[in-house]
Order: sequence, then structure tokens, then C-alpha cells
Amino acid sequence: MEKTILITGATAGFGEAAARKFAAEGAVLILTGRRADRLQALRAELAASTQVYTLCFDVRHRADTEASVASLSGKIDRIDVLVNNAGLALGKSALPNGDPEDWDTMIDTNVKGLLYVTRACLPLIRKSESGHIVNIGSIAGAEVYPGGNVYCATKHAVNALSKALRQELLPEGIRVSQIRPGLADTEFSLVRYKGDADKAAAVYRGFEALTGADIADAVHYVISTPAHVCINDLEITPAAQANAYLLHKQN
Ligand code: NDP
Ligand code: 8X3
Repeated sequence: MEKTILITGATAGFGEAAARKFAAEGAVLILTGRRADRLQALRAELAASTQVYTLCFDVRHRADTEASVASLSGKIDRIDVLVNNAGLALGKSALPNGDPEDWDTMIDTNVKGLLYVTRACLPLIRKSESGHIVNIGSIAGAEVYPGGNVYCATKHAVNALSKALRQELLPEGIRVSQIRPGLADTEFSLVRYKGDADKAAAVYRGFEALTGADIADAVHYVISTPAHVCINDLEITPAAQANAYLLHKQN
């Protein structure tokens, strides 16, 4: 694969799995996240297969995001694929009991972060002959469930922004796709439950959840279609999950 691919949130879960998959194919990678130690370790591991750049920044901070992407100048002349993956849920309380700081973090990361990264990367995406933006939404971007409130709202926003970008970038030939996973066993629930490993593990007990590799496969498919094809929206759940609130557990 000859592509240059920037993946946000490559220090865990979907982003890390996608980095591994694309490195094996020889794509030039720009991997981002806040945890510098994980970025360094991943770069050390993947550099044997391909060229890897790492950018350590918080997508909530616009100036840092812009400066980090600008630091690619002289090293990278284009971005073929931007995978807007960084994101999180915090808490699962009904709205009246929710923590406004958690709301701010989710909105700032999942919505504003995606906007900041996209805006900062667009000049480099425009230099590609086959620019493609892949936003990682969620089944929570089309449905809501009790306790999902603000997280679901942020993923509804990702859905809206994906559609808006597809319309607005159409004349430039830049494709915009959205992948909307259901339950996937990553660090997502550990983050949502603020380090409570028992609570996080319980989410995935009694059925076979999606894995990071499953979503990496989906990203790979979406960006490997011929240039005249755009996968607009791809919803993927475990076979045991019908929608955001119907899950068939064995115990
Ligand atoms: P993980 O927690 O395993 O990974 C999340 C990644 O996002 C990490 O690399 C983390 O890096 C990064 N990240 C979080 N906040 C920030 C920030 N402020 N700035 C920069 N990077 C950040 O979760 P997943 O891989 O499961 O989640 C990836 C995406 O998929 C998210 O958008 C999530 O909402 C979505 N999703 C997840 C599903 C699931 O069931 N797992 C289902 C549907 C969608 P670091 O902490 O180093 O900054
Ligand atoms: C993550 C999946 O169902 O926890 O987006 O919202 S869910």
C-alpha cells in the first residue's frame, strides 16, 4: 500500500490495530495520541516494516493540534487517508446525574477534536490525488440508549459532520466515509468506567465482542475500494448484537 495515513488515537484499540495492519502493508504512517510512551513503543515496533512518524498531542487543544500537524512540514508532502478515530465515553449515568466535566471532555474530544484535526490536515489531504477521510462514529451515532446521552450526542454529531464533509468536499474529489461499530473489546469501557476493570470486563462477558482487528479490517476495506467508489456509512456489530440495546448474552 503506497498511501500515507494519519490515524488519531493510535495508542490503543482500533487505532493501534489499524496502525499494525497498515504497517504490514507498507503504508507511511503518522500515528497520534497523548501517551508518548505508547507512541514511541509502537513506532519502534512498526519502523521495521515502514516509515512511521508520531505526533503526541491532545486533540482537544486546537493550537497543539495545528502545531503538531505543521511539524510534518518537510517530512510529509501529503496525507492520503485521515482516520479520525480518537475518542471516548466517560460515565454511563442518566443525564441529571451526569458529571459536566465528563460532558465537556466527550464533546471536546469527539466533536471539537475531530474538527480541529480535520481542519489542520485538510491542506495536506488536498495535496493527495486520492484524499479520503474516515471518521469512526458508532452505532451510538444513530441510536441512543439509557446512560448514553452525551456520548450518543457526540457520535450523532460525528454522523452529521461526516455527511456535511462528504457534501462539501465532493467537488474536490475527497471521499468521506464513516464506520460505526457496536460493542468492541478495547480500552473503551475501561476509560468509560474510569479504570474499573471489573465493570469494563462485564460489558464484554457472555458474547463475542468485536476486536480492534475487526475494525482495522473495515477501515482497510473502506480505503481500498476503487477511486470511483465511496463507502459512505458502514455499521458493524458483533453477531450477538442487533442494535444499541439488544444484545444476546449467553449467561
Ligand atoms: P480506546 O480507549 O482503546 O482507544 C481510544 C484512543 O483515543 C486512544 O488511542 C487514546 O489515546 C485516544 N484519545 C482519547 N482521547 C484523546 C485526546 N483527547 N487526544 C488524543 N487522543 C485521544 O478506544 P477504541 O479504540 O474502542 O475507540 C476508538 C474510537 O472508536 C472512539 O472514537 C470510540 O468512541 C469509537 N467507538 C468505540 C467502540 C467500542 O465499543 N470500543 C464502538 C464504537 C465506536 P491517548 O489516551 O494516548 O490519548
Ligand atoms: C461504543 C459502543 O454501544 O458503548 O460507541 O455506545 S456503545
